Amino acid sequence: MYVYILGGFLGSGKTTLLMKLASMYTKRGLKTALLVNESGEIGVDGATLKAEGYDAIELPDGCICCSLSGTLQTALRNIKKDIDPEIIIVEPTGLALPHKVKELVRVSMIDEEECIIVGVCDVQRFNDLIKKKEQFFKMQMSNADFILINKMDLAKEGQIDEMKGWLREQFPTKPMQEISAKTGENMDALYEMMK
Ligand SMILES: Nc1nc2c(ncn2[C@@H]2O[C@H](COP(=O)(O)OP(=O)(O)OP(=O)(O)O)[C@@H](O)[C@H]2O)c(=O)[nH]1
Ligand SMILES: [Mg+2]
Repeated sequence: MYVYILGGFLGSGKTTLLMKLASMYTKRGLKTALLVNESGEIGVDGATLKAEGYDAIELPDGCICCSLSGTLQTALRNIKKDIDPEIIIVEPTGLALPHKVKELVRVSMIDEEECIIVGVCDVQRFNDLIKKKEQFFKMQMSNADFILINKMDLAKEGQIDEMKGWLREQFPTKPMQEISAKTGENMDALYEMMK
């Protein structure tokens, strides 16, 4: 079983990506369960995801990396027991620290499983975020196994290269991929990274 944690700031596109990934894995015949911590801008909640035909669990308000850590662990165990999926995708809130979530996943699972942190960032708001919340952004991304530069469909010329340059300086060894969770651009490349 693989557990993917989508780490990234508020509005970076985590829910949009979660929906795309769920559809991608399901189409390829992999049983996928979703665990969402918050209905953000897009307002996707557990009920909506279930209506789309996905196995989804919505956690109540609060942060799964701190106040709701016990709730997250129970939810993970229940998913494993009741659904036993091949893939679990977890969307914490945009303020969560993904490595804390990963630690909770690690201690919650009975069997060995792969737990991967996907860092999601928004190319359009990148400069702004770096100006205002550089330390937090670095902390979120420093624990990611790979980084997605999302919203490539909105990027101005040179913006993706500029952002990649900055990220390479900070994290020289991390794989990176630009995608659009909305249009689906480069999702095939992402699938290759996530297999
Ligand atoms: N153009 C474009 N818009 C995107 C893309 N991905 C997400 N969005 C939009 O960005 C906004 C935020 O996307 P969400 O998927 O809700 O982001 P999130 O990270 O889940 O947000 P929170 O849960 O509130 O932290 C929505 O209006 C999305 O439609 C993308 O690749 N391209
Ligand atoms: Mg969201």
